[in-house]
Amino acid sequence: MALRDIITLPDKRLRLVSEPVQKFDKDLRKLVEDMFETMYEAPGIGLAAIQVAVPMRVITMDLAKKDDPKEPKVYINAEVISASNEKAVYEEGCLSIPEYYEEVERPVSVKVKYLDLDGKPHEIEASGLLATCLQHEIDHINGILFIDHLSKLKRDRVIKKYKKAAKHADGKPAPRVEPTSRGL
Ligand code: GNR
Ligand code: NI
Repeated sequence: MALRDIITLPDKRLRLVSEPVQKFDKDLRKLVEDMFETMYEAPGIGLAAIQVAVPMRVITMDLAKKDDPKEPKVYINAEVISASNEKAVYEEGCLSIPEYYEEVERPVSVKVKYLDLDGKPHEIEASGLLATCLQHEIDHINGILFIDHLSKLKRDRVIKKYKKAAKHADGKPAPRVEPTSRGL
């Protein structure tokens, strides 16, 4: 097991469309183990492989309440195959957009098909937090972030903030402004 770094905005890799898993081998199991370790440590309730810079359609999730036994779930090559017309609003956050939370409207329930770690197909009807989280993670593997569901004004404001923060954290000193004669 190993912790992996979580990539954050404005990292362009978050916009990649991840590739389907074709081989259900030891490397896949290692990736999933590392994703769980990274997700629990963060802590987060879900994680898409692209968030640890691996563009494969792999999702880990655990919606168990704090202090309850763990319920680790893996969804591979997951797709939404139908969604309810009824929508609900839920306050979302994302480990790749740290410390930003906003209400997002999404279908209340979705039917999702996916493969397990053995490559065996499953279909589930999800509602509530599971539906929200599955949609959030399936968005990630398609290069979509929850801020894409907000108004352009809010989205652009968030992107700008993280771009600015990255600029000052990249090791380069802040630009020095030459004193003018007027400012002594
Ligand atoms: O930890 C997470 N919490 C969360 C809360 C509301 C809706 C979605 C999520 S997923 C997020 C972890 C994450 O960024 N997964 O991609
Ligand atoms: Ni996220």
